Amino acid sequence: MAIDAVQLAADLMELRGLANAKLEDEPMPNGEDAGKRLQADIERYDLKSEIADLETKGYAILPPGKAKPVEFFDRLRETILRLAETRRHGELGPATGLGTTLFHLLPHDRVFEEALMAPAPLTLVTYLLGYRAKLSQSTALIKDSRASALGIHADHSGKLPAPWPNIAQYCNVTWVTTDYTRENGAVCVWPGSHRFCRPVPDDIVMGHDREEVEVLEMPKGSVVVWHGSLWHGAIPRTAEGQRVTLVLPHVRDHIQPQEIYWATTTPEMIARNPARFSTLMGLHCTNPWIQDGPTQVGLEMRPVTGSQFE
Ligand SMILES: O=C(O)CCC(=O)C(=O)O
Repeated sequence: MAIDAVQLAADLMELRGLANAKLEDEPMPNGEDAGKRLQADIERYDLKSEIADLETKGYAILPPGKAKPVEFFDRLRETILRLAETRRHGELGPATGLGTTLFHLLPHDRVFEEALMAPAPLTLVTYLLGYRAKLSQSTALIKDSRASALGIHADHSGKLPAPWPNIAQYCNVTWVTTDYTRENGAVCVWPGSHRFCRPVPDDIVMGHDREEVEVLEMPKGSVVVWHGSLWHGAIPRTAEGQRVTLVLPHVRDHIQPQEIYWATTTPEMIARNPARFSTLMGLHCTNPWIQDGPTQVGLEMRPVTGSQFE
């Protein structure tokens, strides 16, 4: 049975209308204004050292309390574990090194909306991808003592042909809801590798013990943000219990997100959130369209002034 494209276009037009109306009170910044607003937010949320880390190391860690209070991470973990009992798990199993995967969590509980809209990590996303960034995934990873190592990779791999541009096209926001230690199978990174602008060579993929690779040990309540070109992976988990992580990757405006967020966005979700939420859902992006064509607001919103923070 074919999808009813006429109905799909009508539904999408309705959501875009609601999303565009939000912009009347909260316009999206353009050009130099985008840079100035971002600078103000970097100061407001005290993020200068994290920005320096993103530039030099390719990743930054928000310590407990900076993204959200630690209790919020307990709520996040408990919600993920509750959903894991009833929701269909992704086909990628523990043998991949990702653990048990739960995809497209955003519409299933408002706690994920709250994480997405948390100002400090969102400001780091804006620094890397601009104000038109879209959410690409809302995925939980649950790892137990069977979780093997996750090969070292860059998130741009398989999405962008190399060589990659210096400016990030994709970034990862990882919410750490259980302590990251070696035994718990923490994420590991190759600091500075985002500047190589190329995928991880085959002989390095399982090189977790190389001296260039750093294991990111950090307490529950931390959030890690990294550039899409950063070489990273995870070491195997040996401890009992579970490592529970929420991964919220984002893409720049011109990239197709991995998950289709406008298809699961409701008018209520648009109404209860700032205009930026609709942008993250892809509803302010000119593309894609069906027979309805692009909206006038969509055309006016296209990034045209040349600022990387638009
Ligand atoms: O949390 C992990 O184990 C690694 C996740 C990862 O590499 C990714 O999301 O790209």
